[in-house]
Amino acid sequence: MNNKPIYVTQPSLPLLAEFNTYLEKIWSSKILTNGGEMHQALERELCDYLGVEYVSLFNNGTIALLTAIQALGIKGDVITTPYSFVATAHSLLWNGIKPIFVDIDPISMNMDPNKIEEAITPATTAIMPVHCYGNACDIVAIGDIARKHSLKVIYDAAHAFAVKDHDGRSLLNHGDLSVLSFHATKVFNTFEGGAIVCRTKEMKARIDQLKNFGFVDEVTVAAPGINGKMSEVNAAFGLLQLKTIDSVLSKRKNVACYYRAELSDVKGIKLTEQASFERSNNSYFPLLIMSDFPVSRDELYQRFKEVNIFSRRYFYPLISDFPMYNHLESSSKQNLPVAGEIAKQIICLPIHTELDLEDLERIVTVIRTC
Ligand code: T4K
Repeated sequence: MNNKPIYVTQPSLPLLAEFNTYLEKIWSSKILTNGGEMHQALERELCDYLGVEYVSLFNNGTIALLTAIQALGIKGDVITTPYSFVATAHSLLWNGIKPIFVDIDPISMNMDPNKIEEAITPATTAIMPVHCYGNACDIVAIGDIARKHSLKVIYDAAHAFAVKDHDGRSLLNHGDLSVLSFHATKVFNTFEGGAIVCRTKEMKARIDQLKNFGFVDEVTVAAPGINGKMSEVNAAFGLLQLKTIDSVLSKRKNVACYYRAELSDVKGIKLTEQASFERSNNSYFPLLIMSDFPVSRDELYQRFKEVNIFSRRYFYPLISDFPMYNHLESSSKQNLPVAGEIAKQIICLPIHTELDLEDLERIVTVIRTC
């Protein structure tokens, strides 16, 4: 077997020559940013592809999260999950908001809706759940709680590109806003990038102002906005990526099917539930390493590394364990027993379109020979 490095993810890149034709257009127009032709085209094409009403492009997912919070005027306390990439909670802290962590469901690894109501305080104004690994949150239960308590909902949908809900419609249509990441490590990437999905023209106008310093027109600034604009080069790359996204998603599904077939009978390994697997975009392939597996999760991670396979422990440590969060009451281990346990068991296997059968066999062999 060869020893070439295998990474947890690799971007699927188009032919450079194809990208050049887009670059030539940008060179000749000399419009590099500020909502040019490529930017407008990508917003339109994403609406069609995703089945959503309005998309506002951003330069990354984190700035999109920051802006989504501003767009809804969220303040005070916001209920969120400790089991995510740190950007989820950082976007709250940067807006002067206190995150209130609630525990996750052991099956979906998403925020447990049964724990939300008890975490609501008089200062709570919103819920920020994450569709972790592209697996849908319990959108119905979260929607009911939000309505009952008049809370806004921003879904961090960084992992959920092209994921459908139980009715076959875009998952991104749930909540007040959904925020995507188009980072290089994502299923759909624009090098760096992100987007907010919303449902009204007025909200899109507000978001578009906020991401452009608050400008309404040349002489009017309506809000203290930020510079969150996506450049024409990034948007052009997105247009190209969209041409092959279906084949990317189907290749990723094949990888996930291979792992499921090879690993479902391995003692001590727990895969995600079949139902969430079927609706997933396979942006990640998470495994839980249980106590009856022959080695610990960290030992497995090391054994992979020794043979040049770079798995990742997304999401360990929990966000609530980082120094800027661990003093919060809701960060206590007693409040987050499920998230704490899963963070110790989780490992994400490599999943991307560049993996061939030999790579997959190398990965599975490490697990099977423990
Ligand atoms: N919310 C959630 C739930 C998120 O997961 C994220 C981002 C955000 C919000 C914020 O969105 P952005 O502002 O990032 O748009 C990565 C990504 O940097 C981050 O975008 C992502 N989540 C997070 C889960 O993972 P790292 O530190 O694991 O990335 P890195 O550089 O170690 O890359 C992992 C592997 O990917 C490398 O071993 C090789 C490969 N890779 C990476 C890059 C950057 C490539 O092949 N090419 C590349 O250009 O954070």
